[in-house]
Amino acid sequence: MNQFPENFLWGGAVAAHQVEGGWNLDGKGVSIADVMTAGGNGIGRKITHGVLDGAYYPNHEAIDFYHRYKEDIQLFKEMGLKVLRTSINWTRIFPNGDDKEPNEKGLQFYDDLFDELHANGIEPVITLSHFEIPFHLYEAYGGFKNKQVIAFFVHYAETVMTRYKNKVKYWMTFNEINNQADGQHDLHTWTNSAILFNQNESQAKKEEVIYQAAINELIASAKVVKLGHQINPDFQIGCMMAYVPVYPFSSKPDDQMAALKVMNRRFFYSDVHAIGVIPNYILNEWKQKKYSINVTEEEKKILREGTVDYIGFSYYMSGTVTTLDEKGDLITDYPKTKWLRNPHVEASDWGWQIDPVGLRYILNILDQRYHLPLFIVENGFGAYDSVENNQVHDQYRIDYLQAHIAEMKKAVLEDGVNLLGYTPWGIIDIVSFGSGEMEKRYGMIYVDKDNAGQGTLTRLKKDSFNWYQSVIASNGENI
Ligand code: P53
Repeated sequence: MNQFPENFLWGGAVAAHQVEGGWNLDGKGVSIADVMTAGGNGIGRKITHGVLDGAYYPNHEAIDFYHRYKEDIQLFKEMGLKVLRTSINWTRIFPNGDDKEPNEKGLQFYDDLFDELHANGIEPVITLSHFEIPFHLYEAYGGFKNKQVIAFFVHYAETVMTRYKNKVKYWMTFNEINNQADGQHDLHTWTNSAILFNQNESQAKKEEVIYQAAINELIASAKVVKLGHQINPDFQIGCMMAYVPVYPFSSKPDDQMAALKVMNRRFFYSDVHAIGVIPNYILNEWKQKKYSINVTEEEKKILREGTVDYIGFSYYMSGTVTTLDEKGDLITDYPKTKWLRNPHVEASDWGWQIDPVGLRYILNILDQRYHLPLFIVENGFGAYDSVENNQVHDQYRIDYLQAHIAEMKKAVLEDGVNLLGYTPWGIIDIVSFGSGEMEKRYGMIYVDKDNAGQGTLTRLKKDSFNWYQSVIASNGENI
């Protein structure tokens, strides 16, 4: 057998704030993604205090999926997608986050979207929070570092899980919850837990706050897993992690230990999600660094009871660390640990290391660590495309995806990994999260819009469209 298991969930992935647009329509509130300006390749996005006149916010219109989803779903259907992963934009349902009553028009939009998907044979896979936290929850409460925000998230999740209990089966709580693992990345902190730091705050203080916010999110997630199973026992509720397997640069034993330390820092989140206890390596770190993280006995019980049904994750790249005396960016997990470029792999135009074998490697690690079904909910190649005679010859994207699917196939067929599905990222071109660009394209469907927001928004099938259609039609035999 050279095919994936029957019922393998081939699909595509996007997120509400990166496709929908309609940022202030039908009662929608301002989300933290709505105050992020456009950056560029290597240029960070700015976060403004509220929406400012004259600034350009690429997510405000995005690719106008809000008005064009019917036409886009026809293309997804033609491609053969069995699932579409997207998110519910929290601010369509609770514009401020702490509202008592939900916004009916927001709820109706997702009813219509899910109905349209089902009518075309596509099942929705839904992330509850994909960087769309209400801006008001940052302003009034300081984001997830404040335990009050847990209840707002649970209220939101209960509302949508009840409303869509017969329309959505696969859920995920927080997108890439572990992307705040590194306190130096203030932007990620903002988007994962709605916290902004002053420039002059120490790394230690930031790290302590991030751990508190992370624990609060993990508690919120566990509560939602428990609640979701009461709403519909058939729900499959997962976490969502960004996995970047980290290799030792050399065979020096310290390099191996450094890689393990860096990996643990990211694994912490899924360890809690999947095993339900805070691992010793983290408890000890808190003790050594004298962090006071508030977790009550009652909350620990919730963590134990609210473990996830599957591990959803993104995979784009691997990383390499060393303790040798080499030049590189210093990180602090293990003495003298530095990030280094891996000489054995290539990188994208954005510097992301391309490593298909790393996908097979991480699938095996996860299978052994958690004994849970796995779901690759993001993978893809951000690249510049050019259109000639209404065609986009994106062989480079096909090469990337083909190589990753080949390794994923070995993990499933040779290594016996339990994998639910594969939803490549940005199945249609969308606004890049990290840079705010339109021209960092992942799609198999081209969208005519540039970094400045100009374009007709017309959709066009790329060469990768036909290729992926045949991959799905043959259940992964023809890749
Ligand atoms: P963009 C960094 C590393 C790995 C995944 O990213 C990441 C990031 C953030 O930049 O984010 C995920 O658009 C995220 C998506 C995002 C996608 O990867 O920066 O879940 O929202 O668009 C790709 O190229």
